[in-house]
Amino acid sequence: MFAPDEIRNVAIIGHKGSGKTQLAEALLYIARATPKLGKVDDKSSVLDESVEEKEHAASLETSVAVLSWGGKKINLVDTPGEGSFLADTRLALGAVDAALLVVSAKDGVQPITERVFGWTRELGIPCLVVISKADAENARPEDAAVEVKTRLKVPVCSMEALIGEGSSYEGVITLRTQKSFIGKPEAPNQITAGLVPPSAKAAVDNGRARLVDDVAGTDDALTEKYLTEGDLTQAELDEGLRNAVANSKLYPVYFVSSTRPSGIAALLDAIVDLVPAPTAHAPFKGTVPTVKVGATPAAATRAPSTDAPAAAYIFKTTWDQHAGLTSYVRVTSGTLKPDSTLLNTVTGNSERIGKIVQGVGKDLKQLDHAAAGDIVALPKLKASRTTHTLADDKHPFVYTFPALPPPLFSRGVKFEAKGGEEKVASALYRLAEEDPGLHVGQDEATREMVVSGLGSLHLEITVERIRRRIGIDCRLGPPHIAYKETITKKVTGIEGKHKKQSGGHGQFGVCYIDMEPMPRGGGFVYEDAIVGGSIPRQFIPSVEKGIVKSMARGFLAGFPMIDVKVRVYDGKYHDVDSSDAAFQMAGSKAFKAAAAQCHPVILEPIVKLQVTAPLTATGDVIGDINSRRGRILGTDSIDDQTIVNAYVPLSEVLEYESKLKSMTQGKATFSMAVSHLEVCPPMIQDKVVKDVGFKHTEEDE
Ligand SMILES: Nc1nc2c(ncn2[C@@H]2O[C@H](COP(=O)(O)OP(=O)(O)O)[C@@H](O)[C@H]2O)c(=O)[nH]1
Ligand SMILES: [Mg+2]
Repeated sequence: MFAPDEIRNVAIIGHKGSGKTQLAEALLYIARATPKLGKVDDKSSVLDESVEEKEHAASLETSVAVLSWGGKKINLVDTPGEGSFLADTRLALGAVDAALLVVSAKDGVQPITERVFGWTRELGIPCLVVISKADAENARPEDAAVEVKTRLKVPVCSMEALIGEGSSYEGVITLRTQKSFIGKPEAPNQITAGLVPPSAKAAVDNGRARLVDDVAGTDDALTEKYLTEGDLTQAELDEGLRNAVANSKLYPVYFVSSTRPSGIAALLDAIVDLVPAPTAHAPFKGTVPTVKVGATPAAATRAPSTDAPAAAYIFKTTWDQHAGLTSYVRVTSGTLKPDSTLLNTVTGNSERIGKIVQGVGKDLKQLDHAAAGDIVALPKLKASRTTHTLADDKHPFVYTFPALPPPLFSRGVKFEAKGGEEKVASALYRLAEEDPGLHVGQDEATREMVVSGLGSLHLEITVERIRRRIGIDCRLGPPHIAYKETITKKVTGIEGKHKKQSGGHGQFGVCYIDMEPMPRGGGFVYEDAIVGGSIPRQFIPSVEKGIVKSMARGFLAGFPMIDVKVRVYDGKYHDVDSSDAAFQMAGSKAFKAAAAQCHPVILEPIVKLQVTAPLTATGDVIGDINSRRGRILGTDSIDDQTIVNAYVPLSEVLEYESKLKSMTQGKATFSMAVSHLEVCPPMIQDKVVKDVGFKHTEEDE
């Protein structure tokens, strides 16, 4: 058993194809957690094990595996790097203490590298940079490391000197610990730390001096010491580096080959040495659920300690025909015990914990407990889903998981099977519960089921999963663009009045609101500024409910309205005729009246597009992007290739693949990921509104 401070939790993140899963396989193999090196390419990976992953040769969901190294237990969380599946990646970042940011020595920094790296900054998660594929044809590991520094704009420090690169890559020499790790293809598992070869001694000493300089610069006391004595002791260097990494003041860079696999043992040493223990995690932020309806839950924190009451955050749920559902949790505090009961603090239901397991692929071992800081799997939970928190019922706590990017890609689900509606709908809703990146709804007009996610592949995989699970052949309809609406102007003093007298009981409720735009991503904020009971307390949430319902229905074209702040400050009520329903109606009417005056606009999804094309095609590629209302962010050239980065509206690149192919005779590649929302230009907005043919529903009267 490992004590909590002997655990290291790392997520492996990066662009798709950068070598994350292969790296995880190499880490497991070198640590002897697997008997042979799993290979992504021959589908022997223990991590990409689902049918869909084998078929698409890519990680489509998060997988977890455990190994031990240097007296520590390392929980590896391998994440997808494909734009469609980043919800998994984001939720995984909420469960770990550090990330390995994988950057391919062939491709350098790519769009998803930037995106997921941005998330580690936002969430305050330290990163070790791993330059993968140091052995590959055309690898340029040193350039890739420089790119990390310039493109991601972070202070990096070299931790290793390379011994060869590309086809002559043999291994690495560590600068801090001064050991050589050289892999021989014929005996790749026998990489032992060797001495620094005399021929490399001078270069390694120089490298170490640079590292000392980098580390000294992160801390005043160390700078002082370094300036007076000209060096740091090994202990000062180690401690200084550990602190600098933990506080994201330095990003150490490692080189690996995961297919050979060398450099891996040095990286395992680094994870053990530099990744903060879970006991050092800042207190988890969350809330305490309230029993009062409509009340805002109180903010709370939970120490990452075994002494605190039990709590665990579900960051991933998988489904398998034989095993059923498996929930992966980070134990945030306390201790989980098998055959016990916890409270699902999100649903309010109690949840039976059966077994607690941990392992690699299908090779799982039962644990007799799981302490704070560990990442374990809980098979067959009944009613708990990804993002939920399970906690001691006497000390409830809801962990605030990393907010998910909005699903901006929607398509209708079509099928022939007679009477399949209910089966398809319930299977879709189940999938959405397991995968919070997937949203399921129904088209108001056609009654067709609509699935929304982060990308087109996400939705294709969704219908594949449905076919596998319930045997109904589903297809996707043409894309719907997930437009949103928002407002651009503040208004004050808007009245929402609902009054109805039709014999017997009447309905009466009046509210007065101010409404203003929030910054993008600010969400919906409802401020209760009622004083003196002009609206009775129990009806203040009713007004909010009415507003939220109306926002979901949109104002201009029926798209959900986002990023709005409403302040309710006055109202009127009637002792007999006021009710929850009447105040909901008043809220809805106030919202509509306010929206009409707030200059509502439509927001469209914008994708970050990266195209790699032959130099000769640069002009065509850029011209075409411009004609699609694109904004070129920059171009780079490497050898005879150009890399073009641009922002382009999603609606303009739905058929990009075939266009690019014909423009470049198939010699170009591209990747895109939805990045953010922007206000539609007026002409486009008019067209969108006209195309959807939206009419206000008068649900009120
Ligand atoms: N030569 C070489 N190829 C690698 C290495 N790591 C990964 N690859 C290849 O890169 C491709 C993508 O690898 P994978 O691990 O699935 O990438 P992921 O999408 O980031 O998980 C596969 O064809 C791997 O065999 C490496 O260290 N050296
Ligand atoms: Mg992968």
